[in-house]
Amino acid sequence: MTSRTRLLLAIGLTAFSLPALAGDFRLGDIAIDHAWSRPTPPGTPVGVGYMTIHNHGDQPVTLVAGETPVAEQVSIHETRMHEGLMKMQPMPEGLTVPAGETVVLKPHSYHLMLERLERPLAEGEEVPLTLQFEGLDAMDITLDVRRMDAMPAEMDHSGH
Ligand SMILES: [Cu+2]
Repeated sequence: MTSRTRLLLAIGLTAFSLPALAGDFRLGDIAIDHAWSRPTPPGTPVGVGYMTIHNHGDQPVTLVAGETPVAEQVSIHETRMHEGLMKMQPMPEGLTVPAGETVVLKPHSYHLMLERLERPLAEGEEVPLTLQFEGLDAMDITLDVRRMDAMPAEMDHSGH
């Protein structure tokens, strides 16, 4: 074993032995972390929902719906490059996380849309969100509202 391999192994073991972070959520074999949203300027009709979904089970799970008190409707979208343009489209079948895999909802990729916001989302607040995976109990999580200055301005919601 080279020292580099040993180092990588040590880093890997450390990562796996870290305790669950506050703000993580679990439902059976499903674990969700890095659940976050962005502040919205007054008058903005939509907000976003991002998170990392781990499926530790041996069956696929499918996120089919969501609900939040801050918006009239939650939908599941994906953003793809289409002829050089970012386009987003709803996922009527839901978002499937294969057995043993992880799917990340993030800018310019899969995301939740919080449509027809009741009020602006403020930096620092926690937005309650109930997720529904097909055939499972409802799962309550919260989205931490924060800025992501490293990200370019959102271009993929201009169609809303
Ligand atoms: Cu969208």
